[in-house]
Amino acid sequence: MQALESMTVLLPWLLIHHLSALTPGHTSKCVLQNDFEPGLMANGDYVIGGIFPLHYNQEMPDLNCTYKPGPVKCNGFDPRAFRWALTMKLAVEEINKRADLLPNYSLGYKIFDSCAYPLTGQRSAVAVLNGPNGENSPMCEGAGPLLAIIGESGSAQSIVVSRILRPFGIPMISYFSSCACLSDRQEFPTFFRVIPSDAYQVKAIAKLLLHFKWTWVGVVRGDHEYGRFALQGLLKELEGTGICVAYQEMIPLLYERQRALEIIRVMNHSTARVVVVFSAEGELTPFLRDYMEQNVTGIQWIASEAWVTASVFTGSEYYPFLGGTIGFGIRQGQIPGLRQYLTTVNPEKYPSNPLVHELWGALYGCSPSSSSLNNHLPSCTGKETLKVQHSAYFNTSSPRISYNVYKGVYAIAYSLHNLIHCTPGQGPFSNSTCANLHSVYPWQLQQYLQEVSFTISGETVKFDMKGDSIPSYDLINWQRGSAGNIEFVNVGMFDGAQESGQELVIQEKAIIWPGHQTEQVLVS
Ligand code: TCR
Repeated sequence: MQALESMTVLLPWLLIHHLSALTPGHTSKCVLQNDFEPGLMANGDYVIGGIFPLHYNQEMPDLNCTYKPGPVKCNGFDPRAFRWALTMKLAVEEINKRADLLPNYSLGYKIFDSCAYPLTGQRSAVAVLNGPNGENSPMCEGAGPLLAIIGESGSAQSIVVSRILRPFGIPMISYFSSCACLSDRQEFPTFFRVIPSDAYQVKAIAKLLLHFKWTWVGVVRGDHEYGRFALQGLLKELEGTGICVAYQEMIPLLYERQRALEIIRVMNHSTARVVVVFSAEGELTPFLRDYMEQNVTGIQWIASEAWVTASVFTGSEYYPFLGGTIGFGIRQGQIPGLRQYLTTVNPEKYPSNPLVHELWGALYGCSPSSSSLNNHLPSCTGKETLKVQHSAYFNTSSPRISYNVYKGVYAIAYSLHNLIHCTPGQGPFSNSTCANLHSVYPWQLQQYLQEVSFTISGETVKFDMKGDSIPSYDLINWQRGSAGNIEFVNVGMFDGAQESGQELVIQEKAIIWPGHQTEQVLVS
């Protein structure tokens, strides 16, 4: 169908440009570019790749080897990830308009869909080995050299993509991969990220428990790497602090009501009233349903980052049980103009773009045209309303992951700017040379990324030697909104830029405690 459908076309293209870092300023003969209106591709003197899970599902490839396998098919359009991709486009366009950042040079971008699936990444790896002759290879002759990638989302995908990019020395900046495992520079030498490693999340939680003198706590986790690493990390952080863990329970991967009821019984019988839960919203949904059925209250939940802003739990029925929950969420930032930008992406403006049609299908449950795209949906009448599950799409007041994408693009732009403005004879390369602007290599940009430091939305962005950025989280408290629903209210932050011991800032007076209390009832 199109390049976006599969990442397989990304790597042949990468390979060409990496091996022959082309002179900037050529006119492009990029075949795919014209098909891409509004284009998740645009040419420029230097090009950044983007990888986003624009679909959340991939059809399993048919392994019947009696005929040629078809292209990768992805379904389940994800408006949230599309918003991340549009934020990358917005950031690049914004930088291209600026007179003070990269003047006289333009940035281009190429955005690909990972379908939220590590296997798609593996296919790409094979495509690299196969060379640039893949059938769908875009062969964008004359396009600027690819210098870096914004991606991937999930840690599992980032691990795969990082292994592919490694031999080519192409740096990548992830906006969502938080696994502590990715901080290993030996294994992932070109990996950077603008989301804090989960290692910091458990540090922050340990500090929170200490702050409130919650010395007797239970831990519940999901049956996955995230839960396993987080629990291990927390136990390590708690060593020698005087905080003891009353019980550790695991919600099984294949949900079992019987097992869940046992866990709930343990929670109920324990004198520990504080429960830290490392889980994703998926397994937590049935667990909380069973929990609420038992009519248990009086628990102080500490939510891990993966569910502390989960919109599925915001209904008013949850408030009696989950009101007062606190936890650390990815820090919010400001992206001026994002809302305005999102409203310009609609089927009227881009009648032939299949992604915009899919977006409409997902947001409004209708098809904006009678074409074959989305033909299982009724035609749009213009009277549809935004589906509740996507109501956050246009809410740009406090982006978290989109803001990470924005920071990532700026990190690349500032690094490239510094590379271009290198003083001859004082450069970072052998014999104090600078990069040759006619053939800039990704590894040269990595050198500058490692050193870059800039301020955005009041926050300093820079990377340590492991590619991690300064960790900062918002402390989020679940309070009652005007309709009885749950609202996520910022009541402090964990700011790794502060001196040790000063990182956690809490506005205690702003916290609403379980049972809709304004004062903390002694919990344990
Ligand atoms: N990074 C995780 C996945 C993940 C997640 C979430 C999943 C994060 N936050 C919230 C569901 C809901 C952070 C990863 O794969 O690295």
